[in-house]
Amino acid sequence: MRTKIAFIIAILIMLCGCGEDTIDGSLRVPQLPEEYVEFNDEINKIKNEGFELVSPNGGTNRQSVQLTDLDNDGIDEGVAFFREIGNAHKVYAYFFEQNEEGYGITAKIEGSGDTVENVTYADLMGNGNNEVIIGWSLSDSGAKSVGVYSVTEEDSVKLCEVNSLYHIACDLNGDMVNDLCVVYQDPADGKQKLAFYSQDEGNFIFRASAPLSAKSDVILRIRAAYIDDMQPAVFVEKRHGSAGVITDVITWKDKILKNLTYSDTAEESEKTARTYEMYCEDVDLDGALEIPIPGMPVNGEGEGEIIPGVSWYGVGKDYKLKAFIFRSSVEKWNVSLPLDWRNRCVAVYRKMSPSLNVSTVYSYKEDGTREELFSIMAISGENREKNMEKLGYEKLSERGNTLYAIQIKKKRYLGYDITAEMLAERFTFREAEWSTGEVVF
Ligand SMILES: [Ca+2]
Ligand SMILES: [Ca+2]
Ligand SMILES: [Ca+2]
Repeated sequence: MRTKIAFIIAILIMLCGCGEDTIDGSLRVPQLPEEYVEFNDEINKIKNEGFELVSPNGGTNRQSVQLTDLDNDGIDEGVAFFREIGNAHKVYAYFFEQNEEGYGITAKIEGSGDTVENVTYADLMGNGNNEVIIGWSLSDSGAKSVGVYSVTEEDSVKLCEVNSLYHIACDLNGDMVNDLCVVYQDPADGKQKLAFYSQDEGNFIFRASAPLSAKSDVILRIRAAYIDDMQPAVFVEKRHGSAGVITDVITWKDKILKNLTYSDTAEESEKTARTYEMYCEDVDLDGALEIPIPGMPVNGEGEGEIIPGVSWYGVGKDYKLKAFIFRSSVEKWNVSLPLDWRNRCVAVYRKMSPSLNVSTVYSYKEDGTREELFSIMAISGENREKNMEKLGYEKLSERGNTLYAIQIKKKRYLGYDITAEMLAERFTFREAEWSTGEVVF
């Protein structure tokens, strides 16, 4: 999709007269595929009737003119968004199809708002054709809705149109056909909920809705992913408190839409609440997302920056601790430690010199003091290998101009022998930041 758009943009740039000088000084006009010129002509015709192109505000497909193969016949259809000049209250989506004469208009949809928020294409009916999912908004009231349209050679049919703050197309019921999950505010009680829509024998219907954590309306991320038994789920992550995050995990199983983490009495997924801005990740690379719960901040740790030990929980039959990890946000590594070390140790990061940073893991002792277990050294500079050997550290890994080495305090034991081999197995460079994926805002 993006490549096609980039191609169109490249063509439009070429049409603007950018070219190569030939020997005689005249501009050599590049040869263009005829159909794209014809498509551009069609767009210009609409413009000449008093319309201007408008772009979607957000989402991944933000161009005012897009090419996409809606009916999967290998030939792209055209989509363009227009507003009548002088009439800010209406917005339109035009659809074009290639025919013998070039491109012709097949359908025109009047938006249920005055602004295009986003547009995505997904097969929601399971017939091999992509439906068009358009988020609309009204600039006066801020009201948002989502419309699902089936656009064919002859016509467009509106399959549904509902109030929506956010939506995501994903296969939640596992029937290999995309469904639509919509976050909306229920006018009956003012609360945010997630509604689930899916196809049923040619109809696109509302199935059920489930509550979302109610104490904040600020949605930070939405993602379709798997939980522990490879059950599809939607993860909704909201602001909690002033800077924290809370996660709702919604599944459709046995024809029931359920927020698995939600507590009716607390009116939120209280066990997932954390005071740090940390998001779900597949931290153990088993294909399912885990929810991060950092340990409580520890006071009096002396000089240096506390690295919180984070417990990562999986959602499935149980809410289960799956990993306990110290992560250096500065050096981008994870060290995953035995699960029963949780709540028993803390890590402190210190900059010792321009070429040496040290992250030390301590265990707590019953009398409240702490005991050093091991340190991960990040050594840079020209003589890093020699310096590491001189200091008696064991090499762990190397990345760029930095050497990572380990120093283990002798005779330290926390249920396990702490060895360089054990730590080398548990040390990884941090995966890329969790991306927003298919989220549509
Ligand atoms: Ca097509
Ligand atoms: Ca489905
Ligand atoms: Ca995982």
